Amino acid sequence: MMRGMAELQVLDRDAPLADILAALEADGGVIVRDLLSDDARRAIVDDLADDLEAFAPGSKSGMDLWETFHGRNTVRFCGLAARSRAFVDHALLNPVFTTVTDEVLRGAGADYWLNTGQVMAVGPGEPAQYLHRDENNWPEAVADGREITISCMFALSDFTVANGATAVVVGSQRRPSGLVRGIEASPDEIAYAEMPAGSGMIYSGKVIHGAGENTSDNFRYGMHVSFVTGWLRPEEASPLVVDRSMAAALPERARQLLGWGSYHTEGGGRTWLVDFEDASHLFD
Ligand SMILES: O=C(O)CCC(=O)C(=O)O
Repeated sequence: MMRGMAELQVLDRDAPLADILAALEADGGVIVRDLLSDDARRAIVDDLADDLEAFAPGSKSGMDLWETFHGRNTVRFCGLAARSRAFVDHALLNPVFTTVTDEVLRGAGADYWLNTGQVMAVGPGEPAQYLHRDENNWPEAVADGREITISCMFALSDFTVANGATAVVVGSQRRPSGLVRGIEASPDEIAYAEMPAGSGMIYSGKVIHGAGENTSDNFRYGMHVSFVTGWLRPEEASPLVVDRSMAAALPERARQLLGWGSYHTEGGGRTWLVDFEDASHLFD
């Protein structure tokens, strides 16, 4: 396996916001160390342990492209807010990731919500995922210079080149917009998000990336969390999974991010209402 020759910047979780944003802007992705404390990471791993065992690798959509994309020996599942309170407290509401998201996504819309929270546990022997851009989920909304989605890959176990650390084509967020579905990239433009457990790689919806090949004997345990601007429909239907009684037990901001709140544009437009009122009034 060829090691990438490009590198991503690695910063501490208490690095100045401006430094994190500058690295993200320069490279399209930035690794932040200790994004999850040891206790928080262990709590998430414990909460999800049974599901990780129960879900079979591979997805079952019947669509070849989608199943290839998901990986035939990769365990994926969503609904993390319904499965883990620690996910809500430490990943969904992660102070560093949400502060970065405030800066990056508030240019495209007044607010944002959860796109998906997804375990991505890449299994031994899994080939590299084809390189892609997350914003291509919403082709009609893609525009040069406008970020509509942002992601963080949390490392729940150590990420190494051998076990499938995410491959990032450094600087590719600046390439012209357009569909990317499997391109060749030379090793000198690829960085692998090698990082110890607890770190996270925050990356632009425009940057070209994909899970690396797993040539090791172990699963690479990743957890992807992404947000999308509030006027677009997320990949995951969170409020159909986190029901009203579950939502009632969560902090207000978590509820909003999970779709139990409405969207208000600067110009007075209001969407996702309940009887013309903000959905958050359901919890008054
Ligand atoms: O697992 C990874 O490292 C990246 C996966 C990814 O980019 C995706 O499935 O959208």
